[in-house]
Amino acid sequence: MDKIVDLRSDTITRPTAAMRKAMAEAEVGDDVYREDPTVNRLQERAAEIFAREDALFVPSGSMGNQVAIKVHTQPGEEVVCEERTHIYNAEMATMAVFSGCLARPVYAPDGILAWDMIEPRIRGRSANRAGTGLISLENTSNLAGGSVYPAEVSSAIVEHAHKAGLPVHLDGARIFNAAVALGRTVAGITSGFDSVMFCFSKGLGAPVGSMLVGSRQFIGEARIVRKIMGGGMRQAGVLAAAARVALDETPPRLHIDHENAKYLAEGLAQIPGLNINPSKVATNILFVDVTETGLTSYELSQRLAHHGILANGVTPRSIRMVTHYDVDRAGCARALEIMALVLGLPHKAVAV
Ligand code: TLP
Repeated sequence: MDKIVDLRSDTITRPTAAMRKAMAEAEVGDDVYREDPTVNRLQERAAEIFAREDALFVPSGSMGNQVAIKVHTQPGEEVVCEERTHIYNAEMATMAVFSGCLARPVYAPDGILAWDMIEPRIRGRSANRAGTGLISLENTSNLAGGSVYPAEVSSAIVEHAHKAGLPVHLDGARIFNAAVALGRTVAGITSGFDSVMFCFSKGLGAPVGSMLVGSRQFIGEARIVRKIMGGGMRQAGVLAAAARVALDETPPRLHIDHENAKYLAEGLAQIPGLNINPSKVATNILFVDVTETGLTSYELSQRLAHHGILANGVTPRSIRMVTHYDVDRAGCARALEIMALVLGLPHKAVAV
């Protein structure tokens, strides 16, 4: 059988040879004592890249987001976020369990909020209403198809929120993808946020780890909350070493993943029964609506898997595909060929 083409997520990448070498050679110490030199250097580098005072290495993106929510809020407050965001849909209701907060989800076209959609949801605390404690944005917006906040839209949200006395957190799991799509630096597109979480283990391709960046005061608090959550990691330099390789080497190649996602989208758009607008595919994530094939996304996904193409049904109607460095153009072409095959269409249906 041909090599498996795994489009389920960019989390599935295996460490490169350079990452494995860096891990084997990493200088380590106890990071809870702040004595791991590899972790310390990675945090300094992240703070420098994002033009922030400080940074904190955390085991996962979910932990980074939830630590930030805990630091920014008080129990009984609301967190305004877009309806499809990860903090609301895929973090196990942790903001309720750990921070005592309620999500106040708002639907936005393409997952991109604007201040006029947020403003009506902001509440002051009163006798019968919880107050808003935090606004959280997600860039790129994963479940809305990897869409990207125009920098002026996210900056305006931050500016208005600050005027209203509210902090703004950014789930920037894929912020390097957003920066590539916008042709901007990550510092440039995230400067006003009170905290930013980004992941080494998504498009950047490291096996484990995420980072919080922010002010010295925020990171000081976040370090304590990370420990409360069980995120003190001791000789974490073995992980930070791989993350450092990812940070240094991957951003310049992310445009290839974006080009491959666009190529896939254009091919899928030509297959009868599938619905996708390739012009909406801005980064490395796409969603294709399969309703008109007469199959559910789960049935189609199973058929694809039988031929070595892995892509998950996220809703009964749509399949998500995510490109990354372990999928090349030939793999994408194969995915299109198999998609046509399992739908019983002649291969020439996909003229890509
Ligand atoms: N996303 C995963 C799944 O959990 C859905 C994926 O395959 O895309 N923020 C965003 C925007 C994310 O997409 C993810 C993971 C996280 C946070 C959480 O990161 P981890 O998995 O490291 O906790």
